[in-house]
Amino acid sequence: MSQITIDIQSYKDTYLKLKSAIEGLTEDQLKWKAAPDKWSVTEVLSHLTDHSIVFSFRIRKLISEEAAQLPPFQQDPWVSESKANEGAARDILDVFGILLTYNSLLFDRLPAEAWSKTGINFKGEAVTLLQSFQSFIKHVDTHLLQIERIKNAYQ
Ligand code: NI
Repeated sequence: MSQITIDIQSYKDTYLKLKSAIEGLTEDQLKWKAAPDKWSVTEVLSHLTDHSIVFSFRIRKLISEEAAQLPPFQQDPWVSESKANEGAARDILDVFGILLTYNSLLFDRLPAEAWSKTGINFKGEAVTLLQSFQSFIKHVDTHLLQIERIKNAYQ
């Protein structure tokens, strides 16, 4: 049987990376938008937490259904219609962290074969639990770069 290495630590580290990315930022910096249609740091955090909610749903479908249909979500209206920028960045990050902990506990209980379970994404592509897990970590890294860009552009 082939061995799969699951890097749960990299998954858990996404919280600490985000926490350190926003450390020392003022309320104004956290809510500042380069343009009305661009996200603030708070909105990026909200998007990542929204994504984690969707990811949490997807992984449960992946482990419990045959060829699960993995739901998409409308990222921009989720942020704008939830008035995310009126929220507190630290509250949003707390929820992100709690979901990570909860999912990590689930991952620790999974048998190795669960990681190759496959679902179908909204593009019709087959995706394994492992790929979905790795994409989650990459997605956070992409948005960490965005947070750095927003911090640098702040005026
Ligand atoms: Ni995104």
